[in-house]
Amino acid sequence: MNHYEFVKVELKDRVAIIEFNYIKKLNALSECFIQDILKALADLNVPEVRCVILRAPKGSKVFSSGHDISELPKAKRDPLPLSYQDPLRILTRTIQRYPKPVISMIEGSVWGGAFELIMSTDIVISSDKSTFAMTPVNLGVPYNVVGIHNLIRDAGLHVMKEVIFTATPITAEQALKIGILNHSVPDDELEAKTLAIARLICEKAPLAIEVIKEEMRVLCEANAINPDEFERIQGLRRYVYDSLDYSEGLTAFFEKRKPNFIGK
Ligand code: LCV
Ligand code: LCV
Repeated sequence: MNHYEFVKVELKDRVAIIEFNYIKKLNALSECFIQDILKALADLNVPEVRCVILRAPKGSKVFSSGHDISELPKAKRDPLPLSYQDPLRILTRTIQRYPKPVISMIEGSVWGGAFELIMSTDIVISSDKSTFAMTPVNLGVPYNVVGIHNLIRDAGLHVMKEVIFTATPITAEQALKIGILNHSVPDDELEAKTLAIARLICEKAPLAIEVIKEEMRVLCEANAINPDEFERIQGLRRYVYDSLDYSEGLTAFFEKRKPNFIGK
C-alpha cells in the first residue's frame, strides 16, 4: 500500500479503512489532506476491496473542522474557487462516483465542509456524542450550488435552513431523525456496528452494487436548473465574495473574535 502523509490505510479482509492523520489541523479539509484521501481512494479501487470506511482516529474530539479557512478564496475573487475545481468539490464528486460503497464512521464534531463530505458518502454511522454544524453564515461564505443541493436533497429544506441560518451544531440524535445518519450508536459500539455493515456489503454482488449506486447518483442529480438562473446565482455569489462581510468573517475567525456583519 502506498505511503500517505495525511491518512493511514488499513485493510480488514475486503474492507478498506482510510483513517485521517491530520490532527494538527483538526483534520481541516486542506488541499494536501484531500489529495491524500483522493490518492488512497484511487489506490483502493481494486476488485479485492468491496467497501471503504472514512474515519478519524479513535477517540477524536473533532472528526473534521471543515474547510481549511486559511485556504478559502480571498475576497474580490470569482466564486470559482469554492466551486468545480475546489478540492472539496473534487472529493465529494469522487466519492459520489466511486464504484464501491463509502461509509463515514464518525467520532467527534463535524464542521462546515466536513458536513457536506459525510453527506456525499453512501452510509453515515456516528457516535451518539457527535455534533454536526453547517457554518457558512459564521464566515459570510456564499456556499455553492452543488453543495447546497447535496445538503437539501438528503436532509429536507426546512431543517437545513435552520441548520444553516443558525449555524448551530445539531446532535447525532437530531441528525439521525432528519435522515443525515443511518445509525447513531454509543462510542464503544461504533467500530463493531460499522464493520458489521461493511462486511455484509462485502458478501454482496459488487457489480450490482456499483451500477445501482451510479443509478442513484444520476437520478438524485437529475435536477433542471436553467442556465440563466445558474448565471444569476453565480453573480449573487460573486457579490457576496466581494462584500465587506466576507472579509470580516475570515478576519474575525483568525482574530478569534465574534464577527460584526453589516450586510454590505
Ligand atoms: C483553519 C482551523 C480550522 C479550520 N480552518 O481548537 O461550510 S463553510 O461554508 O463554513 C466552509 C467554508 C467551512 O467548512 O468553513 C470551516 C468551518 N469550520 C468551523 O467553523 C470550525 C472552526 N473551528 C472551531 O470551531 C474549533 O477549532 C473546533 C471546535 C473545531 C476545535 O476547537 P479547539 O478549541 O479544540 P482551536 O479552535 O484552538 O483550533 C486549533 C487551531 O486550529 C485552527 C484554529 O484557528 C487554531 O489555530 P491556532 O492554533 O493557530 O490558533 N483551526 C480550527 N479549525 N476549519 N484552521
Ligand atoms: C423463484 C422461489 C422464489 C422466487 N423465485 O420457502 O429485487 S431483486 O433485484 O432481487 C429481484 C430480481 C427479485 O425480486 O428477486 C427475488 C428476490 N426474492 C428473494 O430473495 C426471496 C427468496 N425466497 C426466500 O428467501 C424464501 O423462499 C422465503 C423466505 C420467501 C420463503 O422461505 P420458505 O422456507 O418458506 P422456500 O425457500 O423453501 O421456497 C419454496 C420454494 O419456492 C422457491 C424456492 O426456491 C423453493 O423452491 P423448491 O421447493 O424447489 O426448493 N422460491 C422462493 N422464492 N423469488 N422461486
